Amino acid sequence: MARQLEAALGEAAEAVSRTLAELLPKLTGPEARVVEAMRYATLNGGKRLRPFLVLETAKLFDVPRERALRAAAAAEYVHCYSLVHDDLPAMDDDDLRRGKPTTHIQFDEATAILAGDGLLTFAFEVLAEERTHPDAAVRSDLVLNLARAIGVEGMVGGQMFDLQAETMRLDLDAITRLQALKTGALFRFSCEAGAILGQAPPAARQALRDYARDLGLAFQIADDLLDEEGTEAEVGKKVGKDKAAGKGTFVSILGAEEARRRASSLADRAVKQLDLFAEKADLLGKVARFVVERRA
Ligand code: GRG
Repeated sequence: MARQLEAALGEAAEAVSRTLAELLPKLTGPEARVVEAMRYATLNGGKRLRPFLVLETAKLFDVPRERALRAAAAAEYVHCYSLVHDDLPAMDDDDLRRGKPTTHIQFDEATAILAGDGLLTFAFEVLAEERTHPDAAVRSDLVLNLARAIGVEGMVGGQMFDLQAETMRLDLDAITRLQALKTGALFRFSCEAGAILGQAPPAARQALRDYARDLGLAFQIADDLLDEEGTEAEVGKKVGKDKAAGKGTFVSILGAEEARRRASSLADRAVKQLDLFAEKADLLGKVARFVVERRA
């Protein structure tokens, strides 16, 4: 990974982790247990890719740092909620995440469900607060776009599709649609949030949506390759599960070589979508290459 990107990802991850920790409510009494589980599920490593995208797109429009960090934290709370719920016995039934016991193993199932609910709800609370942006229309735009990205026409719909897919034979178009919903839509929000905060012109917003679409798909193909070729120690979660379950993936349909080629050409196309921003979008370009080359 280019040294400049590595340093920027590390610096962003640190600032985001600090913000995630500072913003979480500090409760006492019996209900404190759910906040403890929310902390466990968020302050546990992770690449912090989605918040990085929020921070970098916000820089394109000179958004003040505190506002960008709050939107970045909202995207990561939602991502962590999706991982907690995805790992539950009723869904993927995983006991390892980010190299540590999953939240329902560390706590219990009911607490993990509530921690996910708590993180999801808290993300919207953070976005809706005045410190995120003084203009209520901007805050409402953030809330609307996040809701659309992660509701039934986004991540939740994608997860339902994925569960149904266990008994279906998917072709390439269907897998592309499934992944665009399940993981792509939150990437879209993460890339658009900076433009919303910066009240950017429509062309800039569209360019970032196009970048997010290509980046999200490249990320998912790389994820499928890691599931097939990575080790548990590298990835921090169980690998080979899709193959064992006979699930259709980009790799099972295209083969590893063609999947790698497509991921790389999607990353190239993602970089092209950033032309409008010239060198200000340098790191966003580098991150597109990183997602297809990563080993974790
Ligand atoms: C439960 C409504 C609901 C949705 C779950 C996104 C999702 C839907 C589940 C995540 C399960 C999963 C492993 C999806 C594959 C792609 C993915 C999101 C991987 C994890 O993201 P990374 O690699 O993880 O950014 P870190 O740990 O670095 O944040």
